[in-house]
Amino acid sequence: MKRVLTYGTFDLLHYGHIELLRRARAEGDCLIVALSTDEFNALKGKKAYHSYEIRKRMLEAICYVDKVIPEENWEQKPSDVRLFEIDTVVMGDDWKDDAHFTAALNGLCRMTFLPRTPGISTSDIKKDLKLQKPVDGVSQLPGEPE
Ligand code: C2G
Repeated sequence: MKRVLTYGTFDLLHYGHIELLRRARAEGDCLIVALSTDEFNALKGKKAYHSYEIRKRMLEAICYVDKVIPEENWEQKPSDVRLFEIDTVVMGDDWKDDAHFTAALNGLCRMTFLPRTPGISTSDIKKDLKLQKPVDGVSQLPGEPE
């Protein structure tokens, strides 16, 4: 059983994300997605349109995704790889020179950096839709506590 792990915010899910997940899943037998929490996004200087819970449910509906875990900080990657016995971490190639991956995971697992899908990004979508500020489209999901 070859286990693959990837990280990301996956906000306003688009075909660039789907293409990444499809190719990541093809690198093994199961794919775990470490999804950036809202708090970690704040550390990354990002504010997602959708809450963590909504982004998690959208990812869980994708056939390529087997499990979604929270990404809460930069430092958790080595322990994630050990805990889930990961063979390969897959990211878009915009991360290929980032020490949070290369230095942190060197020797622990394989790393694959895939070409990003051109012409699409969450920030471009926001710009094109002239979203002035992130609004959580659905304030809470049915069954979520008030
Ligand atoms: N991606 C892609 N093509 C695009 C847009 C994104 O291949 N057109 C990839 C990115 O390279 C990344 C993944 O899709 O591997 C998720 O992208 P984001 O949600 O933007 O994630 P990011 O903000 O890069 O967070 O610790 C790492 C971070 O959590 C990654």
